[in-house]
Amino acid sequence: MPDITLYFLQASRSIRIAWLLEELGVAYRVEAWERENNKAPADFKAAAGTALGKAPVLRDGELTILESGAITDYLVENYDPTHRLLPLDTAQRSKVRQWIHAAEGTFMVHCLAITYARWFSSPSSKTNGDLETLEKGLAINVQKDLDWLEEELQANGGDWLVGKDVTAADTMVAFSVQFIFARGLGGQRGRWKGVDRWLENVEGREAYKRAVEKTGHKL
Ligand SMILES: N[C@@H](CCC(=O)N[C@@H](CS)C(=O)NCC(=O)O)C(=O)O
Repeated sequence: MPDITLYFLQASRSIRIAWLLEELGVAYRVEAWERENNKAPADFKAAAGTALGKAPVLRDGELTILESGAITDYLVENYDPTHRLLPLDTAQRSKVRQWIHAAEGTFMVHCLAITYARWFSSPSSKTNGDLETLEKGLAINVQKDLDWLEEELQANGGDWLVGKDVTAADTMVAFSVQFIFARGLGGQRGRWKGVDRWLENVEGREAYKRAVEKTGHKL
């Protein structure tokens, strides 16, 4: 029996890992925290036991793993004996890896630039139009990311990002897109129809619903 604990911060990337664990059918405990002033509280940082203090953190026995992409790699390498979430086929495998990296290295980088602009711009930039201009410029990258996602979904038949079933590509990228739409970071539901349909698939999936139920995740 694995001895897995997911350190879960509310409204965060942690949902990627809960969903993946549900897809894998692996037993795990959830330790969940609410944010304080948008940040992880001190007791999360103490429990997670790393100076970074960011979620998710996964503990498997004595092993502690950070970074949702690295946790995803670890879980599929160790708990997916049929290679369902990271297929063995080279073309599919490289596509799944592409999306695992894009979830953080492209989608989150681009949309968080807007979040940080909102958080850290001077009060005057919020009234003199500077923040609005900055947001418009930063939104271009987010929209390109969503155009790309739309195109790839269409090329793959529309249901999932790679192949005919859910993979680690979906479990990683979905949160990035839900976050963009929920916070209005350069894109809204309605403009990318294929992306909307894919998110409906994600949100209707039993394993995803179990993850939400178990963790209390709500964006
Ligand atoms: N690249 C990291 C990002 C981790 C991260 O920034 N997590 C955010 C939540 S989504 C966090 O813990 N924020 C709380 C804080 O900064 O105090 C990953 O993919 O796990």
